[in-house]
Amino acid sequence: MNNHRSIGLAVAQLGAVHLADSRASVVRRLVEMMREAKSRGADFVVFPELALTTFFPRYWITEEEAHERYFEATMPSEETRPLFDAARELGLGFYLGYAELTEDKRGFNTSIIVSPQGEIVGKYRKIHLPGHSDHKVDAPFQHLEKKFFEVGDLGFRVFDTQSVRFGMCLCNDRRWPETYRVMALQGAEVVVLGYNTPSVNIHWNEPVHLRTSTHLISLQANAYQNGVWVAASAKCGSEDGHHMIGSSAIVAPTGEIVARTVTEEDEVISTRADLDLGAMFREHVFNFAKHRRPEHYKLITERTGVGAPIA
Ligand code: CDT
Repeated sequence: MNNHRSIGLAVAQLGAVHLADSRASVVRRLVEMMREAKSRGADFVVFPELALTTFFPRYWITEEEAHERYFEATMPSEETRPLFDAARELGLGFYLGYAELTEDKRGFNTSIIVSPQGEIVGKYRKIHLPGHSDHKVDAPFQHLEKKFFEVGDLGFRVFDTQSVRFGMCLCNDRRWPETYRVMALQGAEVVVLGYNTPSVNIHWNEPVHLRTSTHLISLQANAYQNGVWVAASAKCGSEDGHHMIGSSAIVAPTGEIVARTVTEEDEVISTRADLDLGAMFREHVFNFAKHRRPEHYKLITERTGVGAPIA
């Protein structure tokens, strides 16, 4: 064993959560995976995006109904408290994605980092919301994130816990290089994220193998180019007939996949993440302070699209 700084990192992929599944039953599955992660030597475990319910943005329902059935007005609640209790009991930190309803009834696609003491030490609200807000009557299902959620208002921040600097994001964010770079510029060492990626693209005819391929490429390229570990957890399998990709993965700062799920069910993968490995990349090829040229990157913050100024 070397003397490198490290953290035991686990990803707990979640198989299908059907409409009929209760929050309590999902929380039981998550707690069981926390125990398995701990038994493998993990210090921190990553759960998926919107982990507590089915991926409801696929259904055309009113905001009020969605709030009532799928959003959390408090965290923890009576139903989610067992996760926080398990964190304390096991001495295990975790990342969890859920639908957040604020006191003034605003909806966000949110994730939190919880310490091994059971305290929420970081919160993120999803910034890159995919999909649409209108009813696509001819589509096989909807992707209504733009209807149910507001664009996150907390930015891409980093959080120090368990002697590691974590960054976090959610699903579609993982495809955008700006997500990781903004966190890496704040010294992120490990980026954690959850996702729900439907196997069918309702917008164009994308072969299913590309859905998995572009997911992995995004994790690998951004891990390498920012010298960070990336741990990504899927909710996957067939939820009431709607299939979503698996391939949850832990990627090293080399860009290599060090662990990847083989099922589309509840499954824990883990590794001991050497944090000094990332530091090496950030000191050399990606020494930001030495080599970046922000004076040539201005368009990144001045434009959203080709030739399009920020509205
Ligand atoms: N949940 C989420 O962000 N899913 C998107 C699907 C994009 S297709 C509308 C993803 O990037 O995986």
